[in-house]
Amino acid sequence: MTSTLKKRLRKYLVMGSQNCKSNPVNTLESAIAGGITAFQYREKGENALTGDAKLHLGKQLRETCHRHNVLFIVNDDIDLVRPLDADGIHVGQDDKSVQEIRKSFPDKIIGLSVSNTREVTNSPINMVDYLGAGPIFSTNTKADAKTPVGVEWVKTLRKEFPNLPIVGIGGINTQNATSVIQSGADGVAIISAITQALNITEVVNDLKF
Ligand code: 3NM
Repeated sequence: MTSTLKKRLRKYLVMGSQNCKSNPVNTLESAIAGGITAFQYREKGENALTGDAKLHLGKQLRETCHRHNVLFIVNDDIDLVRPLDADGIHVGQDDKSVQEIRKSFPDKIIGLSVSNTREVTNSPINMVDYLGAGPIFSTNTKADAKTPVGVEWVKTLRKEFPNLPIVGIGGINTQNATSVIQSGADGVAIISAITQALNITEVVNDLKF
């Protein structure tokens, strides 16, 4: 299960309509054509959809992932997990607790963001399926992103958790992605380097690992 999940988190597109230059379903399809293995529906921040529109787009994206056997994870929004039949949920430090989520969803994949040792110490790591490590590099995509932690943070987490799937996030692009993998991450999670690309399929294809 762990090695399968590691493989499935290898090339992880994170996105909501607010990140897209054109139709989000087309954006996702182009990324799938390039070889992404996982997708996180993150409809959040300025210009993000809400309510029925958010649910409707989520259903379209979920269906697209389903057709191509791409893992479908929702960000934060626990109320979307069942209606979208998500494979899992990704939460940050300020979201609903992992303990509560695990109680509601015993069989779903749970991902948790950790940016420093204190967050690791305060988190029930044994209850999560993978860790999001970041922001690795500086990013303009997330308004409240913390100070970049560098690939050193991936190395630290890998040493402490030799078997747990780890995904780097924040400022990752085709130039620096390999350094994140070489530092011990199983996958890279990317928003802007994919969604803002002129040729999305080509950019994903250029992730050579
Ligand atoms: N989470 P981009 S950084 C959604 O550090 C998100 O936990 C982060 O976008 C974290 O690939 C981030 O465009 C934004 O830098 C990633």
